[in-house]
Amino acid sequence: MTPALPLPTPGRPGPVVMGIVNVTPDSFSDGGRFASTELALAHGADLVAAGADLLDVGGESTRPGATRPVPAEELDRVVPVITELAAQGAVVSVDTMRAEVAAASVAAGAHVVNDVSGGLADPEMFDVVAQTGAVLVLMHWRAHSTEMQRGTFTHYPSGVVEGVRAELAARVEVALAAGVREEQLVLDPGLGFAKTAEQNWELLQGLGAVEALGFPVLVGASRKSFLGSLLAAPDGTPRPVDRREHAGVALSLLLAARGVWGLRVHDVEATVDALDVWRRLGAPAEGGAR
Ligand code: PMM
Repeated sequence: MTPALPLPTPGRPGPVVMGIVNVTPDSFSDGGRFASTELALAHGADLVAAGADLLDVGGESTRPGATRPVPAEELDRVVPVITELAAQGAVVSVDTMRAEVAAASVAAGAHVVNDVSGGLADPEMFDVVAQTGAVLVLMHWRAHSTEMQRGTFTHYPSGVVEGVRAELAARVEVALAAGVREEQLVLDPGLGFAKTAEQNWELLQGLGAVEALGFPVLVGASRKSFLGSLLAAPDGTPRPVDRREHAGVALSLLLAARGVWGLRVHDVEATVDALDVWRRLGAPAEGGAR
């Protein structure tokens, strides 16, 4: 199934590269919100120049333990950035769990709503997606960041692969019942969200079960802590976030080769370079699932 997006780029097989634009206030800057808007716009332009197909603009951190901004704050962060990036011709996604933010972002020019909660955090989300016709990235999620790594949320009685598959399938049913069309949906296994490092690897090994649901699949592995654990120093210290790029690129290539629809990454240039090598060596002309 091909999602209702002005993507992929014709003649360019392989996954859609979603570049990450985090809009969080720079507390060290006198400029406050204006400065972070400007920084986000500059970063977005850099990612497009590096080859991003899609820009994922987010105003709420979903890292483990993060606390939530109030809705007005989140709107203030993302809407000006989306308005400007869309005006410049970028294909934009909004990373939000709030229906109100999703609606305002689509009105500002976003084509995609990336809801890491898969519609669970806000009961209005599927209605907004159905009404606007935006593409929805529906991610596997169980709880907000403050509590998602607690034991109960990382417990999967039938194993993580089957748990994620079944819970995603259930969310798809709810979305369709709310009027979302099948071609609006992209699924995401939600690496790191209510999953231990070991469970992330299991899920990647069992990704076929998620793909078998019949929707395009997006994976967000970039810089995540399970890569930091894999690359830990002999004393167990995890590899710092800014030194996980090579492992992320390796994983992206392997996922491209198996035909995932999209990759959500921070390191766009490195990812696109690696995909160019893969294409040059003869990636399948139709680019797997695309
Ligand atoms: N991960 C994060 C944020 N948004 N969206 C999707 N669809 N998939 C993800 O895996 C995902 C996401 C958290 O990572 P970040 O803090 O590095 O952006």
